[in-house]
Amino acid sequence: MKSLKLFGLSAIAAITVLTGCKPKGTENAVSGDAAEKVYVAPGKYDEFYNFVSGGFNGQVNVYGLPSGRLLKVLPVFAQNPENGYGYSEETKPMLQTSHGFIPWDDQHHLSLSQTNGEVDGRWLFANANNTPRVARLDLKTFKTVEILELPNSAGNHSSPFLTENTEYVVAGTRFAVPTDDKNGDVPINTMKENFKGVLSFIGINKDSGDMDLSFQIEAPGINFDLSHAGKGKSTDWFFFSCYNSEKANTLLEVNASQNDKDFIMAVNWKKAAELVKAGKGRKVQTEYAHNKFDEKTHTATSTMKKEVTVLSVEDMKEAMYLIPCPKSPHGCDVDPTGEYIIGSGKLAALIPVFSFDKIQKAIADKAFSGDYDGVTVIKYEAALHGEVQKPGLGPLHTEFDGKGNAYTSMFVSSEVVKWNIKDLKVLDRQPTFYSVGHLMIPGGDSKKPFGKYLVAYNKITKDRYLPTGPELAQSAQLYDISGDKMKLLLDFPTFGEPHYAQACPGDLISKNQVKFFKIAENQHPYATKGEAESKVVREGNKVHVYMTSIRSHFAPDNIEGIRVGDEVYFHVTNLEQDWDVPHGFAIKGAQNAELLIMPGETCTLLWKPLKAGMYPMYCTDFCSALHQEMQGYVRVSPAGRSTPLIYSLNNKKDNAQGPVKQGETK
Ligand code: RUQ
Ligand code: CUA
Repeated sequence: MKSLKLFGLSAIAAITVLTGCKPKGTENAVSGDAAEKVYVAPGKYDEFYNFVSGGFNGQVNVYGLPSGRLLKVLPVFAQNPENGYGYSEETKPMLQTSHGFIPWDDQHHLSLSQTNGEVDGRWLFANANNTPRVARLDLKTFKTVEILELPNSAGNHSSPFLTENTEYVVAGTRFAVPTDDKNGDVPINTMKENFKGVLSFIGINKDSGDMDLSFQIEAPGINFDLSHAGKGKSTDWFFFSCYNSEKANTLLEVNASQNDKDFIMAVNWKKAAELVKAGKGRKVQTEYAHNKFDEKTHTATSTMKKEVTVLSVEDMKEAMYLIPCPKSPHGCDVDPTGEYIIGSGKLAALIPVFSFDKIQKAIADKAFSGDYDGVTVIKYEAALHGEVQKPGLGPLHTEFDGKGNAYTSMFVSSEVVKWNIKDLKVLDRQPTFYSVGHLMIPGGDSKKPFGKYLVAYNKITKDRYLPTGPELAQSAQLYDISGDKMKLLLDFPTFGEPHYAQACPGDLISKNQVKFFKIAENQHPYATKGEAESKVVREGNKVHVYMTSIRSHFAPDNIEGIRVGDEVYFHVTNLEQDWDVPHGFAIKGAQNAELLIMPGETCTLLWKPLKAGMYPMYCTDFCSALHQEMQGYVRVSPAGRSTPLIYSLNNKKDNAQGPVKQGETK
């Protein structure tokens, strides 16, 4: 969405008279009882979880609403030094792709799983924009448990959006590219012939949540921007916004803004799935990683998949249509009834609202205006419910309150506009500070919005906080939408750049929380289930340390006989069985982040000492009054020296903890 900043300042300025981003009369915009409405007393919980995309920090951030308090940063697509995600041996496979280990991404959109179109609090899906991937987080543990790479795609922006019963997570490619089985080594200016826009349908296992790339659709080489599934009567359909129908491969800000209208693409995913079942589609040979975290072994594995079924435009003849939509549409949102589909043309001076019934009638009556690369185009007027006139400038995204109202973010005019879905009248507008991108109402893209609040996620902070150098935190703003007029309640800074977000009532998720992992159920191959089992085992130059942690010591805590050139694997099992007693583990000179080990869990840190010497190790998480005593030493000898491998706790030779020389039985 960075590009929009540019266009906010260039292209739009050319077509509209702009006086700058800052609306007038903003200083007094906060109502008198705002403080009371956002105050969550010490010890009290917020009413809603708010999951906010981290943008270019690659993570997902969890806030409480209405307080705006940051509760946690959840590592998803980027390594996280705070808890060793992507650094520990167990979690490194989560970031594997067909391009190797990718420790970063650009995380834009989130979807909470749904049952019957209502948020069910089970899983959270997240997209990676840069190296196309979709992640699933399990909300019992708030951990990233699965990441699936998407072949034939580039710029996984139109993602991850869910069907009403979480049958599929859907992802459309932003960049048209040659498919993986075609030679991608072609001149860029052959885009029109060679590039395709691929839509991915990832099947979700009802019980486990496991993902599987069920099929893809090879659509014309336009850019898919955003999407949403139908609901209720439109439940079989998926709607995608597309821009660059010009198929420009350079200077898109001009060349992709030529056509008066781009498109919303309507895809009947139920029919597509039936076609695949009936054997349609070609098998495309490719490579994509499927990474899964096992809750029993606390370990991720990465598998390279080789094939995907791809349906063609021809296959989809009766199940895929284009609807003209003014002008470079961005957001594509479906109201709670499933009847209205809203396309937000970034350059349009109105908001078109399409009717599902009319679309169906247009298909039945063949009210078509031609085709685009073989896809039938429905007549604009035949699909249109109506247009919201003069809504503001630069409409981007729309959410719903479940009471017949829609709320659209206006990037250029920096405001949220409330309008009635049926009669399309603008009811209210409130300024944002500044340049709002996404907005979010809890459950606001589901069949049953929870309403009450609206959060605007803004691209520019300017003068809202104490300055922190040239880079300011981006910003969210909370509005009360319970009355006729929206009321600004609160500003809070965000982590990374926020795009889409989701929210749901706290108890929907909190009631299912895992508080610790049962040590008896720990199936990690290097788990140490009691201090008596702790040991150090050398296999050539690999040394495995089976270590335990409990308040307030490691076992063993003295190790000698490590040599330069060794690869030392510290497999630390946290023996605690109390809630919220993690231990940390760090050792001097480790080219790695710490481990943060939850109760009952085993985590592994790989350490390759480069110099002989004495190396302290310690617990990094303040776990008890004697946390600072939770430390030990590892002696490293030069390569080739035959220092015997010994380890101990409390210098005891006569008990099970050692020191036991390698090969001795305890
Ligand atoms: S897109 S506002 Cu991914 Cu709108 Cu960010
Ligand atoms: Cu364990 Cu500090």
